[in-house]
Amino acid sequence: MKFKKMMALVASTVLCVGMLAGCGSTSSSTGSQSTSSKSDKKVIGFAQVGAESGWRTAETDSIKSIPTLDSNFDLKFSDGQQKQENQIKAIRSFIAQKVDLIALDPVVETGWDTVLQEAKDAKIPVVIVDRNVTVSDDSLYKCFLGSDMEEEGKKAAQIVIDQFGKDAKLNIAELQGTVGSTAMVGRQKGFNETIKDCPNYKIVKSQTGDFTRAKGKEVMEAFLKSDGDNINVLWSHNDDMAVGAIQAIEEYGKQPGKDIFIVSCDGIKDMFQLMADGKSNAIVECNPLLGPQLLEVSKDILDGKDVERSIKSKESQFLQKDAATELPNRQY
Ligand code: GYE
Repeated sequence: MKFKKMMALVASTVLCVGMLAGCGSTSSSTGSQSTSSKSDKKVIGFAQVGAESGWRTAETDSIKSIPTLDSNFDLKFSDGQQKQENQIKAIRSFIAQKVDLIALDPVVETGWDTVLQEAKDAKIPVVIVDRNVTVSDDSLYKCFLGSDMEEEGKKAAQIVIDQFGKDAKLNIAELQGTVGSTAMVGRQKGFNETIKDCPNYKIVKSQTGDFTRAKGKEVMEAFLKSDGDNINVLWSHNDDMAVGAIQAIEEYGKQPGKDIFIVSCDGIKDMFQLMADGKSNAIVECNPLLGPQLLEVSKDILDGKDVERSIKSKESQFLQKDAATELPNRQY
């Protein structure tokens, strides 16, 4: 009898402690480190693409800084590892946790209707950040905040035209970004439309390097192996792939930036350094520092204010001659 009673006591104690621990972890799940109470805070759930590039890391850091910029906000972060299914799971988990607003940076444009409808049904506003979505019902998200990727592709092509002239004979190798992403689709479209009037510009090679250095190098090696002596221009949808490609070009025995004219998008420090070293020729900037703008638009939405449907980030472009002066100013 005595033994049974003791066991019952132990069991109920374990249960109590377990329940308390369970309660504790739930109540602290917003991860608040400041003094305001949980209920005062607005929670943003951010479904990020992944960590494939320097641009991406800079964007993550900028958006993660939101609670530092405004202590009334908390941020839940999810890294989708470049997979749409992970991002969909993250959004569902944000809905279950009843966040106040969801920010989605979608890896690809299509396939979001169902999960965004679920967010809408739960009355959670959604802001699309950086890359865009194509959905059948525009009311599934409040607004888009990011760059004009088509414009970036146009700028890259114009830099090539300014350098060589419309009538030059050029063989262009293209490193595409993640297939089906706004950054890839828009940049390709803008570039191709702009070179339409140049009768002797030919895209001789075009393949995805998925926005990473490793794949950029790998694909460039294959380009060089099959057509190395004919390529005059490398058009890379982002800097990281171009960094990898520059290595491949050097290993092949050519001089990047001289034998092959290189233009890429983003504006990361490493690419400015390579440009200052004469190994690349031009950068079309794409601004990843979206945290402050996301905070402002989130506040407006949560205050019930009307927001613009499409909010542009500010950006510029740089040639090799600007690189050394600009390098110390780069924040990413
Ligand atoms: O150019 C690339 C990143 O979506 C604009 O994604 C972004 C792109 C950026 O991986 O480096």
